[in-house]
Amino acid sequence: MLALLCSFLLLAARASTDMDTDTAEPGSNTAEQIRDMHVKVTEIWQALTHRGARDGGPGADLYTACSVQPSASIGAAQPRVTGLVLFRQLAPGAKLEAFLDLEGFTAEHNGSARAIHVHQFGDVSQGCEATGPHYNPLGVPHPQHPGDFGNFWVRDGSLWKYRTGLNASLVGPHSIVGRAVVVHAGQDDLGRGGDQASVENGNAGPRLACCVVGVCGPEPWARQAQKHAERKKRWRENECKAA
Ligand SMILES: [Cu+2]
Ligand SMILES: [Zn+2]
Repeated sequence: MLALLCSFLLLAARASTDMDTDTAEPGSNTAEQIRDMHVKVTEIWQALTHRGARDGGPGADLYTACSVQPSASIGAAQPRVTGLVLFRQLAPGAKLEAFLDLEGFTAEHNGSARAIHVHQFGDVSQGCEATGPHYNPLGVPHPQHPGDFGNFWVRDGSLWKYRTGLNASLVGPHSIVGRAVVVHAGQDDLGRGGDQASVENGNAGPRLACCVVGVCGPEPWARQAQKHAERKKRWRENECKAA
């Protein structure tokens, strides 16, 4: 299987080089070439590892779980955030869905936003600092990284959200499996801060908590979907009572 993949990669690389000599000046569109190569490699990867996915049959869904723990290096004044981040990808090439379920914030955090990103390394051994910079396989500015999930609002001391359309993958050469999800103390300026840090990390502040994205079965997702539906129903009922 590995030898076959290598052969495909070499063929894809040769095809890309041939195409480039016909259509572009050397080095004039490196980013585009990298993107083309990424698409080709992803297609080959998908063909080799998920042959059943096109039919939507068993094995097409991909799931991960990430058990969020407070960073070992946060200050005593910072909230100790714990919880769960789940991802689901219904087919290779599809956008990600996520459940985020975090607690440990205090009432004074209600109504404030927290940035959440995927960082490069799945290493939390020295606190969340060990996870490195944003995962950035294509060398693009923030907030175009695959794990730039933006801002999430704290309410009732917790942060819970179901999101769709996330621009990251659990399969292929740019998979986020084995990398880290980091919850920040501040808000993501989404690259509009006007300084270098803004286009690297959104000036999102200290790293409160983090976890490593690991492959799992469908059960955690099913449990979280039920919990989310019940919580949303309760929240709506409370809103109605308050109105
Ligand atoms: Cu981050
Ligand atoms: Zn980023």
